[in-house]
Amino acid sequence: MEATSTAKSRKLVTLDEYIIQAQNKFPGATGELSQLLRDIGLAAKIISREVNKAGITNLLGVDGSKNVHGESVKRLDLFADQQLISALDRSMITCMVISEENDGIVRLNSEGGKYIVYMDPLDGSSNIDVNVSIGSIFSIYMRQPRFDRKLVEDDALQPGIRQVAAGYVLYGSSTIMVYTTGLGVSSFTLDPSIGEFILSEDNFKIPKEGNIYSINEGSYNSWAEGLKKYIKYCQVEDEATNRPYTARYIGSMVADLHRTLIKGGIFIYPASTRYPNGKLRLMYECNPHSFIIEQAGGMAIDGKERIMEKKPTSIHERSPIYIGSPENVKKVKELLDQYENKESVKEA
Ligand code: AFP
Repeated sequence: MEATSTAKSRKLVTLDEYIIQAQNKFPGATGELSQLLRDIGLAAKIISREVNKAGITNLLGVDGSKNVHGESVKRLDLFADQQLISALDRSMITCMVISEENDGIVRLNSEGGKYIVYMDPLDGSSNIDVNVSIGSIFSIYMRQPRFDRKLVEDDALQPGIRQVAAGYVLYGSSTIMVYTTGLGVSSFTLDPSIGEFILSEDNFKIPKEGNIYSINEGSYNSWAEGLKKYIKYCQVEDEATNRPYTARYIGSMVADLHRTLIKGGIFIYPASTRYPNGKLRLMYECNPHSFIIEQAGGMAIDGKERIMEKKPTSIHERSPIYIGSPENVKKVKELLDQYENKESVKEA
């Protein structure tokens, strides 16, 4: 009885309906950004289907080539890249795409298109072979109004605060799409039986403080002192502050970030000897996740400054990142300021 009345009162809202309802709140909106988000949603469904059957259809494994960063390219990476680019090209709204899989900018057919899209088509791809969650990340900017000349890479070098929308799709035990247009964070779960993303959470908020820390501790020896002190702080037993914290590290940023968004805590990818500027990409890993986490009430810094205020100098540049619940990020910043912001990263 109870279950029936709950089901009746709970109206299912699809991603497309939600996007259109959100657009209707802005009478002057052209609908182009809405279309772009729907295009990404469609590509995500196709990628999700292939991810789920990758083992059977032989899309798993390395295709033999290397991407622009010298990393082995998996076939699913290429598939996801192609799906997203052709979805974005179809509606003639996007003029340029920058993808982890392509060295330079990719000019689309619509030279006059209003939007520039950064993406990591399949983040965490080294996890594909072992059936661990992976994801697609996107970050959307308006093209600056200079239509008098050919598009160049510089047009895409805008700080994260200029993002008009950003999001990710997590291919996990279910497929989830999370995005923001700067008015809070919403999440949608793919119902494979009807092929629709269904609204699961509106106006997501991250806990102010969490007891999970997430970092690859293998490079501990090359971290700067303040970070080492913070991780030791997380491990100290103190009932009053709910310590020791729990360590969780998946190795797919989207999955680690999604957990951080829901449960709180902190995700860190710092500078190390191996990666002096951090490993993660500013434009298609750090900025979009920072936009989402900030919209949910969290914080994201590179150790010194706010990630979204960093001025990019190249489309594939890397950045260290400390991101998550505000209290956790403030605490690590306090220790970084006390120690390593006064000294450089230690050699291993
Ligand atoms: P891959 O796409 O090569 O698997 O890299 C994933 C990633 O860019 C990011 O999603 C992870 O958080 C991070 O790298 C993991 O890096 P480590 O293996 O160095 O911890």
